[in-house]
Amino acid sequence: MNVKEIEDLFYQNLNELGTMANELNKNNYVTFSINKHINYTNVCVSRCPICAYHRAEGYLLSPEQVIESALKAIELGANELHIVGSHNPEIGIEYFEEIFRKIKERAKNVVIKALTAAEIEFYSKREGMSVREFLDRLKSAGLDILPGGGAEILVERIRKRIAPSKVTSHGWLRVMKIAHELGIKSNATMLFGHIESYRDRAIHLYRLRRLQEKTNGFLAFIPLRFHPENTEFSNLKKTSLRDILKTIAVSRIALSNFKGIKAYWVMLGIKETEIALNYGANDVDGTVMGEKIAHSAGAETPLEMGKGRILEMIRRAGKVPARRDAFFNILEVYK
Ligand code: V47
Repeated sequence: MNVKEIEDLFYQNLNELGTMANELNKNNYVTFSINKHINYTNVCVSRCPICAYHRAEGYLLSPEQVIESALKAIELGANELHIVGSHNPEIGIEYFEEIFRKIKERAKNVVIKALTAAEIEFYSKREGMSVREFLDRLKSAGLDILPGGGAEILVERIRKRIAPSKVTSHGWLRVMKIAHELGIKSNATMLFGHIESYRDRAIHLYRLRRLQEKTNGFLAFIPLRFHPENTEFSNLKKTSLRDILKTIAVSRIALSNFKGIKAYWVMLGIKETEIALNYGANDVDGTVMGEKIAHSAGAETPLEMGKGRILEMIRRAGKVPARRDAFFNILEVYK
C-alpha cells in the first residue's frame, strides 16, 4: 500500500471500512493483559505543547518506589509492566538498570515494557552513548519490549508544532529499527485528532508499515485520541467517535502486518472502545492500574479496570475475551 492508497481509505464510507477491518481480525477474539502502568517521573525538559503531563508539580519516584509498585501489581496478577516517564535530566542509565534488574530478580517471568523511543534517544544522548549500546545495556538488565509512545505524528511539519524539542520522526523510527535488530520487540502509537490531516496520518501509517516489512519487530499499534485539556491546544475539541472508528479501521487495513490494533480504553473512552472492537481493534490493552499521562490532560476514564469489567466490555461488543501475554500469545480464552 502506498501513502495515497492509505489516505483514500479515510474518505471511504465508514460502515464499509468497519466491515473490511473487522473481517481482517480472523478469529473473534479480543485480547487484553493484566498489566500495570508506572510513570516514574513527570519532570521534563522537552515540555511538548500537546502534553499536560509535565505541567503538574514535578516528581521523581525512587527506584525502590518503582520496584515496590511493580511487585505489588505482580502480586495482584500483573504479568506485564509498562514503565514510562518523561525527559528528566537528573536520571542516568543506572536508575533504569537497578529497577529492571531488581524487578527481574524478584519476578523473573514478568515482562518489562519500558521507555519510549523518545526516552531512549534522550537518555542515551545524556549518557553520551549510542542508542545501540544504551539499549543493549538495558536489555541485559531485563528490558523486554519498548512501548509505542512518543511517535505522535511521524511528519516533521506537524511534529515541529506539537513536539518541537523531542526526537524527530526519523530518530523515532531509527530507535525502533535498532531495538528490533537487537531482538527487542516494540509497539507503535499515533496521536490523532489535533492539527494533523488525513494525509499526515497516512504518511505515519505508511512509515510504520514499511519499517515492519523490514524488521517484523512491531507487535501492536495504538491510535491515541488527543486530549486537549491543560495543553497548549486547549482550544481544540476532542475528536469525534466517527473519527476514532475511521482511524481504527484504516489502521487495521494499512497495518495488516501488525498483530494487534489496540483500542486503548484509557484514552478512547470505554463506550468508544467497545464500539471500536467491531471496527478493526482486536485488543484493549489491559487493566492498567493507574496512569497519569491521559488523566493530566483531562481523560475521564477510570484509573484502572478489573478483569471482570474488561470481560464484560469485550462480550458486550459480541467478541470473545482472551487474556494474552505481552508478546500477544494467548494464555486463556473466556468462552
Ligand atoms: O507518548 C501525550 C501521548 C503517550 C497527550 O505501547 C497524549 O502498549 C492524548 O504511548 N492526549 C503515552 N495523548 C501513552 C502510550 C501508550 C499507551 C498504551 C499502550 C502503549 C503501548 C502505549 O500519550 C505519549 C503521547 O504520545 N500523549 N499527551 C494528550 N494530551
